[in-house]
Amino acid sequence: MKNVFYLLIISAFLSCEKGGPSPEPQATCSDGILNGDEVSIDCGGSCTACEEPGGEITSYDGLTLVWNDEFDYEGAPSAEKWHLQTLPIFGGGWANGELQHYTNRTSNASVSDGTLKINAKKESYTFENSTKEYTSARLNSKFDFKYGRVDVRAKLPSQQGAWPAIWTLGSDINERGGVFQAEKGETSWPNCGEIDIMEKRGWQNDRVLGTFHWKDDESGNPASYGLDKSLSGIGSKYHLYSLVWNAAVLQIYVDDQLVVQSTNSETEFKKPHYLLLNVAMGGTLGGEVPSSFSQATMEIDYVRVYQAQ
Ligand SMILES: [Ca+2]
Repeated sequence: MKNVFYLLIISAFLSCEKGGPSPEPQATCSDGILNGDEVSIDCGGSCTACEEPGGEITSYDGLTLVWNDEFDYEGAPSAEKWHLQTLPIFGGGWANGELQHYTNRTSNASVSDGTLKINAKKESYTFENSTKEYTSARLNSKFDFKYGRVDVRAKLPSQQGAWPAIWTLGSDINERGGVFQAEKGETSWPNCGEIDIMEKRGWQNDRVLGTFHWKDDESGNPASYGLDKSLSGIGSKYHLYSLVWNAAVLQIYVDDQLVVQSTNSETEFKKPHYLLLNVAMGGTLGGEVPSSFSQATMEIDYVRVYQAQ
């Protein structure tokens, strides 16, 4: 359970006592803000839908925080924690019919005011003799892990044509330009396994998707299972996108509400994965990009990985 929730309620009582006798505040959670009679407390870890970044690190019974980025610095994403993937995996371009180049420039990925901003922009950009009309950023975590809980608190872009994603790939994928190359294996997609903790269609602002991808052993073909879930305030509020992953089950949540789950019966999900954060343009889930498009930003308040210790 979220111990921070109780800490916040206790602190609400304490702050009222300091001010002299007063009725006990009745803390309630309304639209992401915890409100007492005489106090107004930012949502921290207690309410997950909120308009502001920040908050104490949530603790979970039986789990220990093993890796995180709170984005409490300024400038480029931490080079200790993140690899910016810029080499198009197919040479001239990326998968899924995506329209962007990914760059390592701070105009596409930067940290300020407590959050990471991934900016997809309309601009002509040439890389490896391939010219594209959009740029963005794709981050790989330099940390990989097998099993645990991932919490990513993010505010998504709502512009048509933008496809934000918070996801994982098996560390044994030898993807061109990827963080591990052949260091952890030389397999390919979908044999590596992929867990899409959050994806949003570029033409739909009231649903998010969670999906698992693997290789079907009998046919050798890609297999997937995913569901979507309705969610309000996607582009205006932070929501908590989570993965709970162990030897028995994979579960994807938004604001602690289940999006999709699966028993863990495939080898693709019984080995380490790393995290990816990106905003793609167009393609399968981005769809048509209108001529009026100029920029779309995914803001990430934090990325936290917990494991049973
Ligand atoms: Ca933060």
